[in-house]
Amino acid sequence: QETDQPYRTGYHFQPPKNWMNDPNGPMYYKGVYHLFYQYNPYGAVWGNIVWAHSVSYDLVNWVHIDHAIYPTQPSDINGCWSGSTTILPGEKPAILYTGIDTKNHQVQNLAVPKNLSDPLLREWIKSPYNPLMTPIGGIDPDLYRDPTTAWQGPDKIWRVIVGSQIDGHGRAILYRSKDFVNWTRIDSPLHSSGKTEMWECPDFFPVSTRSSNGVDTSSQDKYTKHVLKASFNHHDYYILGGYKPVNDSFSVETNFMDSGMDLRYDYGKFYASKTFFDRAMNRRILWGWINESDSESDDIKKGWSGLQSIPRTILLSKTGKQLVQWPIKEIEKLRFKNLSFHDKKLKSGSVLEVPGITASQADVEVSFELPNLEDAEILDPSWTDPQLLCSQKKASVRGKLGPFGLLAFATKNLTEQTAIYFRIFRSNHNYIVLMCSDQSRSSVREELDKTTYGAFIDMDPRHENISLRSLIDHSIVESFGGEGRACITARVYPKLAIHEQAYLFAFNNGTSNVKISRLNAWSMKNAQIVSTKNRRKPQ
Ligand code: DQQ
Repeated sequence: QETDQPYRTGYHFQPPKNWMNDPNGPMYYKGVYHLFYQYNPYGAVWGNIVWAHSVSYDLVNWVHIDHAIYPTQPSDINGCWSGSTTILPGEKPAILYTGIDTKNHQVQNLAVPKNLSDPLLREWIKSPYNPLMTPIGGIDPDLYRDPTTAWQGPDKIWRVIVGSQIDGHGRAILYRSKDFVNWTRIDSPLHSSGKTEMWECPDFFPVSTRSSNGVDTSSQDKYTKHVLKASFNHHDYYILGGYKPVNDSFSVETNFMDSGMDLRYDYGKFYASKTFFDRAMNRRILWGWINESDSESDDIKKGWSGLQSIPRTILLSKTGKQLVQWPIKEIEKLRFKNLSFHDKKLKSGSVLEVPGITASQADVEVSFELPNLEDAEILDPSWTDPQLLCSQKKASVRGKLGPFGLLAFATKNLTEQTAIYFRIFRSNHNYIVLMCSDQSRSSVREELDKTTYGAFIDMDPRHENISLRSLIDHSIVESFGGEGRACITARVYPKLAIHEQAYLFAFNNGTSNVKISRLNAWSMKNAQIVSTKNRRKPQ
């Protein structure tokens, strides 16, 4: 298995085989975390979509149980697409999801647990009133899906949004309901944008402006701001604003695709994500689908396609202008075999091995101190696109202050390497921090998508060190720059740098020296992600 499957992960969530896409309806319910996801039971390509179901006590170790929702009714006979859970008063979970009906139209359906006393909520029954929402009144039946977790206003009325595109504008169609069954469409959408296409998998939730706790989806007061996320253009974009339930107005601080304010959860691969409020730990958690960068025929050969990100806590940053994300604390219990050092000079042109850990399955935290900030190159005002800048200035392109960072999945001779690094620029009296993930040398294999990713990090290197955390796991690197202010996830398929042949290095390809103020690296144990065999139906 190990040699045949060098790209299967050790601690990222995966089903044993086949195709997986969007995370659906994540929730915490009576001591158990639930994850549902879009799944093809019959193969490694998208199709025949059902809601697969897995449960966990810690968000790290998982048990796959029976599929929760699969086509059975006219309103979902051609597929059970994405949706969300809401926990209704009296501790009653409810799933709203998109069904593909007999006419291949997208409609919104409801399902509830068959037996609330089963802690794993194994069986779900569909509402006899399905579909509850249909594409009428100018809605395109092909562009109408992915209901959010519903929220309740002070008037006790439920609200939910559904993603769509009308007249070429991405749009969040708003519905209200008193009983969760009869839904009325509100004329004006919660929000829409002429600069985007179809909004898939919208998410709408409050974040606290004064504490680092998460906020329940229905909460709202003067200490909350609201986040609207939409999936389009292969990325998950978000905007921040103020929401008023009285008239369901959402006044935005920025807009989607505004120049200079292109806020994304992740600047690499990360799509169709969804958050939930974890009431056990008072935090909001984000899950996202990470797709493959190899070809469909590679996926068929591997027998699987798709990963979920490590669940991330998501918060408003101290500036209030963006969100910050960090891998959930629980993942740290998989750490073992630590290597740690501090105050080490990383001279211009040097490569430093981080030895003694399993570099193909690791967690690394490093922070860089820049003694010679005045060395920073001047930023050309036309360099406004960080991804373009990273792809022009790859890790092999010598700079002044940077590139410096990590080389993951590297062969000893560096033929293969995935570089996650920073470059510092100066513009007038400000410093600009660029974070890049360069996959161009990640594998000697050809015909892989090796796109370079990049993001600017909103930070001032005069006042803080530049930190990077990378979760490395066989074919994925999830990187968190500047304490989670910019995240970049990449998928790579090294041919040589696998298992024991994978090494980890720190590098500095700038002309200026930098200092590693602290580096901590750990091997990561496997998460226990297992299937129940010969399980019995509950009595
Ligand atoms: N995936 C689902 C849709 C959603 C899309 C279908 C996003 O409901 O819009 O598998 O990846």
